[in-house]
Amino acid sequence: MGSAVIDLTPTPLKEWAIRRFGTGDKVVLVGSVLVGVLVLAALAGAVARRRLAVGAAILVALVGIAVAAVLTRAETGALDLLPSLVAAVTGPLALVLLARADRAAQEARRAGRGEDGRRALLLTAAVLGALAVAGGAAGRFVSSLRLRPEDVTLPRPADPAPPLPRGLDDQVPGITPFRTPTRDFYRVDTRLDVPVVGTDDWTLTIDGDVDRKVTLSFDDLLGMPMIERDITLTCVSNSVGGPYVGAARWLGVPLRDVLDRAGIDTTKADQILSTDVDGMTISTPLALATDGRDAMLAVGMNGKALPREHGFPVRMVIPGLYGFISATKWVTRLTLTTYAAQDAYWTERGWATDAPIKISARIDTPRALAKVDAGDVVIGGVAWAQERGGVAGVQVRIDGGAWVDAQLGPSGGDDYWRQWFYRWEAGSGSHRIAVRARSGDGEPQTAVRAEPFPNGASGLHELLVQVG
Ligand SMILES: Nc1nc2c(c(=O)[nH]1)N[C@H]1C(S)=C(S)[C@@H](COP(=O)(O)O)O[C@H]1N2
Ligand SMILES: [Mo]
Repeated sequence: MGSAVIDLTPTPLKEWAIRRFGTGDKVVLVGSVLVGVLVLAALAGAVARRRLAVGAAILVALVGIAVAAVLTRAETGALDLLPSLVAAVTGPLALVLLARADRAAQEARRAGRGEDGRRALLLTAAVLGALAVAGGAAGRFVSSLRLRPEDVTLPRPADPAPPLPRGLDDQVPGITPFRTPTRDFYRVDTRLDVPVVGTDDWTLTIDGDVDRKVTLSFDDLLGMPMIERDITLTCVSNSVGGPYVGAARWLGVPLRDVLDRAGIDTTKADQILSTDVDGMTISTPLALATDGRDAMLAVGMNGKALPREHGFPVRMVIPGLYGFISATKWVTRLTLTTYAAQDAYWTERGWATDAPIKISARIDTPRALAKVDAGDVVIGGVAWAQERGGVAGVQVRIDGGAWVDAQLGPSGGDDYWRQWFYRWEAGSGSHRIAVRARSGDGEPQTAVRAEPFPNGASGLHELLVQVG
């Protein structure tokens, strides 16, 4: 229902809501849908006091909207209609019971026993309410019986990552940790809730322009040799200096090995169209995904099975490409096809199909508009340049002066971000700090500003601090 509302909402309104509510947008959306349903249900109740059939018809019409919403979703089966059908029976039934109790209450009032009638009506409402709550809880309980991330034993990588060096976490207060703790890892997806997928009923199908269609179970995947890599994921929606970037250690099967099982026809296909458990699609340029970079079907994140929020049981991770064209969570299908033949979710919405992550540096400390004491101030942050030889240098500029070299933290590999810091003798007053990075293959970060749409933000992170 919520997803259908999202689709029907005009883009400007949607963008306003995202700007206004940020990651709270989903709470607002679900809340508005709930309030809307409550208001309409109350209307049905008020009408039902006069004409029960009309009230019930309003409820059934509401259910009809829900059914329509379900049917507009890709890859929904007959089973997905079950909740609506149950509502189509239980809703009017509850209404009939309430209307009957209401009528009895009115008769009791006329007979001078108003108190009894009201009590009976309240009791009916309370029992129905309790049943609804119990039904919801039972539903949650049943879905929690699915196999959980905690129950998965991950295999050892055939090709492990070297130990991650100690970062600057302890040396530079306020700097982003060298490895993002899983619970702090940013989350960006179109989902309103987190899909609950069990490993027992999960499969991955590779089809389209392949020699043979292949379907793998979770155990099949776990049986394949795994690689372990430190990779920094970045969202195309991240603005310069923004929070939608995180670095983790991923464990997974090389994408290439999985594709090879099906045998890909590179003379035809130019994109991998990956589909998630709900039918949401993400497109990845085939040439980039198979150019030797560490593209993988990941099952582990920071030493544990993927959490549900980050794609349990299996997601794609491809270094160097923004998440919206590479990092499909809850992935169930890889279809080898062409951009001409099929459009993915964000392609339909005008976003780019080829979107390498742009070189970027971020100032973590001091914060924008922070008040700091004059004297020795440590400026610090992170920078990333995945699939471009990593970050080779970071420079800082104070008040539009000359660019000066910052010191780099240790390297976690070319696909991983790098911490940096600069010791600054700060005089009192208001100062402007800017930062820029340079990649290992010699490309400087551009100062040309661009919005995230359609292929990622660019420009320099620059902020003001008050030294006093
Ligand atoms: N199934 C699915 N996978 C998805 C998305 C999505 O909406 N649905 N969003 C993508 C985007 S835009 C990004 S940036 C990354 C974010 O991954 P994370 O939430 O684990 O940080 O997931 C990608 N994978
Ligand atoms: Mo993203």
